[in-house]
Amino acid sequence: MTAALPRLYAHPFSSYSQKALVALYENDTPFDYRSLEDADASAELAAAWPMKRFPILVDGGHVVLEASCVVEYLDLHSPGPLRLLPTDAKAALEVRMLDRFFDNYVSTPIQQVVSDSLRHEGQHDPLGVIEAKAMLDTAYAWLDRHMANREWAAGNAFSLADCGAAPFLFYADWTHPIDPRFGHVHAYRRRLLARPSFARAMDEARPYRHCFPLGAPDRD
Ligand SMILES: N[C@@H](CCC(=O)N[C@@H](CS)C(=O)NCC(=O)O)C(=O)O
Repeated sequence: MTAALPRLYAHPFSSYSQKALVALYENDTPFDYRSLEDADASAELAAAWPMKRFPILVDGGHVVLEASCVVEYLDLHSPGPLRLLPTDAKAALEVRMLDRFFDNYVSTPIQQVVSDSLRHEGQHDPLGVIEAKAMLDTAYAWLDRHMANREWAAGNAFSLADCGAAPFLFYADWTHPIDPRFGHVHAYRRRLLARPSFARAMDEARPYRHCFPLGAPDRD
């Protein structure tokens, strides 16, 4: 009897889902894609995780929450040729630090701007949007210096940090365009978009572009 595959509850258009998908595609890891387009999959997600945030990974009796932990779990339990967390603890710390940077200072302000656009009249938070865009500008400026002499976000190899950077910088430029003076950020974004794992995730998300609340630009 063959063991059941780990089940990923995710949606193709969701940035955090793409973070996990990039990790899976990097190593061609077999998994059962429970797309949240399917009502049954949504009900299973709600039963497994009352926050209903995604992605989550369900592997046998384990429910793994949080995209970064999904990637770390896969790296431990289904390792492929590309290790997304270096085995060296100090190198792994740098990867986790950059992963936190992309979650907290790129993805979070994107979500703030996008969520505000979905609010009803009279419930908007214009100051929150200004502050979120200012945070993105600060993140772009810091990242531009950080990426000046490197190919990937941490160390010399593609890692967990790049798995998140790909979707977050993709949507960041749609949400609050990255100033052309941040050439290193633009070059890094282009490298991420050309990476086959993310190109695949991006292609799977194309049919949903009309769902982008701020209006998707006619470009990647
Ligand atoms: N901290 C979570 C964030 C996940 C998250 O916010 N996912 C979004 C989709 S990209 C979501 O679940 N949105 C639905 C909601 O907020 O109810 C993680 O790292 O996985």
